[in-house]
Amino acid sequence: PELTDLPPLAMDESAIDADFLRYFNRTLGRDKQHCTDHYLYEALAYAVRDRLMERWKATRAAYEKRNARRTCYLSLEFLMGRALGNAMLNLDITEPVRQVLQRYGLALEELAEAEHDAGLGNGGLGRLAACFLDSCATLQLPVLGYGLRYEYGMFRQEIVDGRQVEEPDHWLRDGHVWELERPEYTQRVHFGGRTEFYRDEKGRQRVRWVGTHDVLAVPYDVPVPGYGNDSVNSLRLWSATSTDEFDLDDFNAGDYDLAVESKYDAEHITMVLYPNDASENGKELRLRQQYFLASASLKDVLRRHLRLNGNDYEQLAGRNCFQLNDTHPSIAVAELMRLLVDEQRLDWDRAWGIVTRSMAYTNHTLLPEALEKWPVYLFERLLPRLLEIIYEINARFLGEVERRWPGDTDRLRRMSLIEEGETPMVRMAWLAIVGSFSVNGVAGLHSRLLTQGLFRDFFELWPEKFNNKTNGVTQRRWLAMCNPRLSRLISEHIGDGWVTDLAQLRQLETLADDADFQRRWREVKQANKQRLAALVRDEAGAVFSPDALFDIQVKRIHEYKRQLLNCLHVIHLYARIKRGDTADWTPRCVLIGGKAAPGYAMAKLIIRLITSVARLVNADPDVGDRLKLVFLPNYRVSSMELICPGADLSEQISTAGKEASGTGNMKFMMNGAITLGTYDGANIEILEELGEENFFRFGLDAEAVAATRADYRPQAFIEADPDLQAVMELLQGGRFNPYEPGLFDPLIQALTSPGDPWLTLADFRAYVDAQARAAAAYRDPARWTRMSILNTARSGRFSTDRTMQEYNRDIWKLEAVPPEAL
Ligand code: DL6
Repeated sequence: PELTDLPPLAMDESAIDADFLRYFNRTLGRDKQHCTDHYLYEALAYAVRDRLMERWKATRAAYEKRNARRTCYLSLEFLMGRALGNAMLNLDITEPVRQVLQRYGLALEELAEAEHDAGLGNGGLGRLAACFLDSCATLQLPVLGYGLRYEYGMFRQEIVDGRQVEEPDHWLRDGHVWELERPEYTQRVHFGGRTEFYRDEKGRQRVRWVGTHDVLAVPYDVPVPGYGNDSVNSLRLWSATSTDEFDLDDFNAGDYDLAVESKYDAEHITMVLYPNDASENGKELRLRQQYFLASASLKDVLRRHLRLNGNDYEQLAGRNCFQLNDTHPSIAVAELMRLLVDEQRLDWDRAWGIVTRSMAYTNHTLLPEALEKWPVYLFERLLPRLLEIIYEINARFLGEVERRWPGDTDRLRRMSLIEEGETPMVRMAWLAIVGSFSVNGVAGLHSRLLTQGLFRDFFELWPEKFNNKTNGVTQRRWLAMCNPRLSRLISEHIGDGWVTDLAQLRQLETLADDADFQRRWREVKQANKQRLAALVRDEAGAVFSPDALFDIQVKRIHEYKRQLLNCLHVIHLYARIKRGDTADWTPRCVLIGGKAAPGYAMAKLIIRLITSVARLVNADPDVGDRLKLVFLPNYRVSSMELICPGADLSEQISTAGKEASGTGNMKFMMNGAITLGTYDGANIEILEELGEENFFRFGLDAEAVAATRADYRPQAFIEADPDLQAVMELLQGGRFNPYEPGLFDPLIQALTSPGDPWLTLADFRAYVDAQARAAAAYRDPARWTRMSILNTARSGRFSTDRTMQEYNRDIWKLEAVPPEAL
C-alpha cells in the first residue's frame, strides 16, 4: 500500500461528529470537567482542518506536477483574523457543523469566539493581503503568501479613563491549530560581518560575505482555502530562532545569561509586529525583520527552483513573480541580486535581468512620513554586502538617468537611491521602483497622484512600468460569512452565483423599489443592528437603540482620516440639542473605533477627545436618545465582521488626496451602508458606480485641497460660520476637560493653525450639511432602503476577485491550476 493512500473524508454531519468527538476525547484528552469553549473550539478546528489538509496536499501536488508559474506575495503583514468560519464557509460545511454542535447543546457562534484573531497586521495594507490570498485561492491561482510569524500581533487596545492603553497580544498562547511547522525547509539568514574579495576556481574576482551572525528562519504554513473549489493555497510565515540553542562554553562556565543571549537576540526578530501603519520607524529591529523575510523567502524559492528546474536560471523569472507589498520587503531586490551573483555566480547583467523581470511593487500611501528610508550606517553594520549591491545598482541606474538627461544634476540627486545629507539614507521606494517591472497604486486617484507627484521622475523615465490596481475586499468573508441574513435574502432572489462573481449583485437593482423586498431588507438590517448593539454593550458598556441611525467610522486613528471632523460634528449636534434646535431630529448613534500607533501623541489625544465628548453627551439628560457617541475599544477584524453588517452610514472622510484607497469603505458598501465621504481614494470609484444620489459626497477635492492650502486661514472659516463658532467655543472653553485645563490645546492649535495640512475646518460646513442630508434621507425609509439596496447591488467592482484578475492579467500572468483529484 501507499503511505498516502487515504480515502477523502466525508463532509456530512455524522463524519464531522465522529471526528469532533475523537479530537475532543482522544487527541486533546478532555472530559466533562474540562469542557471549555476553547477545547471545544480546538476539537472542531482540527476536524475542519483535516478536511482542508487533503485539499491542500492535492493543490500542492497539482502546482508541482505542472511546475506552475507562481506569484510570491511578500508582505510584512497578513491581517488574517479568524480562520474557522472562513474555512467552514469555503468547504460548505457550516450547516452540518452547526447541527453537530446542536446535538451537544453547543452554539457555533460561541465556540467560534474562542479563536484568537490572527492580528498580524496594522490595518488596510495587511487586511488587503489577506483578502488577496482568499481571492487567489478561489481563482485557483498559484499564489503563495510569505510573511512573518510574529509571536505578538497587533496590540490589544483597552480604554482606561478615556485613554488608549496597549496590552500585548499573545495570540499564540493557546497554540494555533491552523499552522503546520515545516522544519525541513528551515533557512539560514545572515546579518553583520564584513565582505571580502576572493578568486573563484576560474580565477574570477568575486565577493563573499563573511563573519556573519546567522539566524534560522523556520517556516510555518497556514492553509488558505478557496471557495467551493477544493483548492487550498499556502501562507508561509517565518519564525526566527537561534542557530544554537545556547552556548555550551558559556553555560558550562556558569554564565547562563550570556549562554542564551544569542538565542534571545535571534528570537527577537519575529517577536512583535511593529504597530505603526504610516510612519517609518528607523529601528534596527524593523530592518532586521524586513531582511529576514526577504532573504528566507527568496532562498526558499531558489531551493524549490533548483529542485524542479536545476540551475536553469533563465527559467527563474518565467516561473516566479514577486509582488512587494509596499516598500517593507523591497530589500528583496538587492537580496535576489546577492543570491544570484554571489551564491549562484551569475554575472551581474544576467542576474539584473532576472530581478527586473520578476519583481513588482505596490505602493500604498502618499504620506511622505510613510516612505521608508534607512540610514546608510545601519545598512553598513547590519547588511554590509547588501549596501554594496545597492551602491552598484545605483551607479548603473544613475548612468542610465545621465544618458537620458545629460547634465541634469538636480534630477540625479532626486532620483539617486541614496539621499545625501548629514545622515545619508537608502530610499527603499526608489530601490523598489528601479528593481521592478511593474509599479502600481491602489486606486485610480492614488495611482495618478503617484505619477504626477512622488514618482514623477521615474514615470518620465519608465512610463510603461506604472499602472493602477484598485483595491477590493473578499465577499466571502465580508458578505457571505459576516452577514448570513443578508446573504440568504440575496441568494433567495438572485441565486448564490455572487459568491464567486460579485458583479451578479447588479440583479438586485430591479428589486430596489419593491416594497416587499425593501421590508425584508430592513428586517435584516434591523437584526444586524441588534447584533452590533450587543457588541457595543459588551465591549463599551453603552446602549445603542437599533431605531437610531448607526453612523460609523472605524479605521486606524490618524489625523488625515479626520476622526476629529467627526467629533466636531457630534459636538455640533450636541450644541444644537442644548439650544433646543431639534425639529425633525434623526436619532443617531455614532460609533468610532480604531487603534492609534503607540507613539503617535496626536492620535491618542483624538481618542481622549472622543471619549471625553462621549462622557458628557451620553450622560446629559437633555440629550436622551437623540444622540449617542461611543468609542469602541480594540477594533479588529472580528469586530468589523459585526460592525459592517449593522452600519447605516459609513464615514470615509479623509482629506482628499491622502487616503490611498480605503477598503473599509467597500465592506460597508457591500453590506448596504451608505457612504458619507470625500472625493478621495476608492470613494471616487464607489461614487462612479453609485451616482451622486446614492452617496453623500462633501468637501474639497484633491485639487481644491492643494489650492486651499496655499493660503489657508482657518480663522476665516470660524468667523463665517456660527455653527463652527459654537463648536470651537465649547472646545476652547474646556467643556470636555473641566478637570484638566489645556488638555486639548494641541488639537485646538492644530485645527486653527494655517499650516494644518488636513484642512479640517475648511471642510466643516460641507460635512455638517452632508450629515444633515443623510439624516433627512434616513427619515424616509423607502428612499434610504433603496439607496442601501443599490449600494450592495453596485459593489461588484470592489471584490478582490476582480482586483486579482487585473493583477494577473497585467502583472503576474499565471494560469489557473485546479487541484489533483482527491
Ligand atoms: O492598499 C491598502 C490600504 C489602503 O486601502 C489605505 O488607503 C492605505 O492607507 C493603506 N496603506 C498603508 C501603508 N501605510 N500607510 N499609510 O497601510 O493601504
